[in-house]
Amino acid sequence: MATLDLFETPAQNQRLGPAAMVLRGFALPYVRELMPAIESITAVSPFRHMVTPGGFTMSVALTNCGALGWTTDRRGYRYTGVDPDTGEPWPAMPKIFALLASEAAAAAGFDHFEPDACLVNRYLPGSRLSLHQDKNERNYDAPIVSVSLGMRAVFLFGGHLRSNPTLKVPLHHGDVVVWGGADRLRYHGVMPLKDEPHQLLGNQRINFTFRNAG
Ligand code: MD6
Ligand code: FE
Repeated sequence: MATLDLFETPAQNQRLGPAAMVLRGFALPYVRELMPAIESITAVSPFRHMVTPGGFTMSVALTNCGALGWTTDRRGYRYTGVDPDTGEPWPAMPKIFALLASEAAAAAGFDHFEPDACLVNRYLPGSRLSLHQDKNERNYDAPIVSVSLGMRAVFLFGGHLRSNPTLKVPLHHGDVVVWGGADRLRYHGVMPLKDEPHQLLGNQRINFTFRNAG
C-alpha cells in the first residue's frame, strides 16, 4: 500500500468560519501579471514603515493602490486618498488586481465585490503583525480578500475578543483568504516570518488586502 505523503498532497480549501475561507493556490494563475504591477505601484508609492498611534514602528512595510489607502501615524489609523509621503494620489488599482479580488470573493460566496482600496504589505524574515481587527472601513458588508505571495507565513485567526484562542493557518504563495459577514471583525495577525526564501520572491512575503473602505 502506498504511503500517504502529507507534504505532497495538494492543500485543500479550508473553512475558517461561517463566512471565512482559505482558497488554496487561487492566485497562482495571476502571479505572472501581478508581479510587474507591484513594481509599478512601488515605483510611485514606495514601501515604508509606518508608526502606530502607540508610537511603535511597524515591522511590516506597506503601501497602497486604489482610490483609498490605509495609513497610520501618531494621530491614528485612517484611509486617505493621497499618499502622505508623496502628496499625490495612491497609484490606481491595476485591473488584474481588481479582477483577482472579485473572482476570489465570488468563489467564497460574495458576489459583486468591487474593492476601492488595496493595502500592499511586505514582510521580511522576522516581520510580524500583532492581533488586530480590521475596523477602519466604512461598511462591514463587503468582505476582505487577502492574497499571499512569496515566503510562507502562519496566519493567526482568532475570535471577537483579543483573548480568544487562535487558529494557526499556514499561508503559502498563491493562497487567498476571504472573510466577511459574521467573521468580518475577528481578530487576526501574522506570526514572525521564518527565513525560508521563496523561489520567485526571495526572502520576502507580499500580501495584498482588498477592501471596500469608502
Ligand atoms: C497579512 N493580513 O496576511 C495581513 N486583514 O499579511 C491582514 O491583516 C488581513 O489577511 C484582514 C483580512 C485578511 C487579512
Ligand atoms: Fe487585518
